[in-house]
Amino acid sequence: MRIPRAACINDLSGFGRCSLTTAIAVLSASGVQACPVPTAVLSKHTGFDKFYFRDLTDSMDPYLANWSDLEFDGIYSGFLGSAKQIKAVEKFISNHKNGCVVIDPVMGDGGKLYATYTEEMQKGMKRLAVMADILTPNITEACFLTDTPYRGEEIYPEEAVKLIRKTAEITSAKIVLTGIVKDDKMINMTYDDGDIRMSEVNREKQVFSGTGDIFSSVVCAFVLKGRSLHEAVRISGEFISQAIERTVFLGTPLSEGVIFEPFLYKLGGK
Ligand code: PXL
Repeated sequence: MRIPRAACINDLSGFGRCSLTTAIAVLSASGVQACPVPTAVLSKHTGFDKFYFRDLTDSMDPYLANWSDLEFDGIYSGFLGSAKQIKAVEKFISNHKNGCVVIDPVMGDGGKLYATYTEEMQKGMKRLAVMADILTPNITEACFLTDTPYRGEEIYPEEAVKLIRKTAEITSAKIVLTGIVKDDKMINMTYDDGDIRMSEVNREKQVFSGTGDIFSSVVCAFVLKGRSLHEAVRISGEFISQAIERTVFLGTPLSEGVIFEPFLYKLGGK
């Protein structure tokens, strides 16, 4: 069997279970070759009070140029720290037309953009969304991508349908709208060539860092393994649900992310 290969463009945060740390673990455990493209190196993610940070934007073009002889089944990007990084990803995608492009448009949460997100980056992310085959925005990100007013996470399914359809107007990508809150459940909605489906999992009140990264990584891995988007989203939701349940039980700090390591073995096989 051929192992699917994915270029994973994200930062490397040494502590806190997010970005490349989770992407490499999840893709590898799922049987997908993860080829990291580090956009920055951090000792801990930015949710901690203090962290060492080194930006790697200038290394991205030569790093990716060296991969011009390689083919990728998937190109998967997450958190990007500057407009220049977004441009480097656009260029790489343009030069690798065959891979399935999974864009997690990490821009913000709770109705707000991250502090680092400039207007130029918003425009860049809209361009990247157009290039995606699979786009995984949360509600905040879908609102920013479509210039829609944010009305919270607890929106009616009909409203979520409207938002996902509006997102589908700016890209031909399949879309996963994540984090729709409904009582004690969390709904992830998929849009696949006009077919809209919902996938429901149990929700905990606490918000852990890195869950978005784990979610998109599992979706990316299973789509590259040939599963339908809806199936990949269901598997991803179940995986995170288990990890969150274990984390809540053990009571570790929210900033340390979710304890997903004991469940990685479940991602193996087909
Ligand atoms: O999980 C998203 C993420 C990615 N990368 C860095 C972060 C965060 C969230 O805090 O700090 C560096």
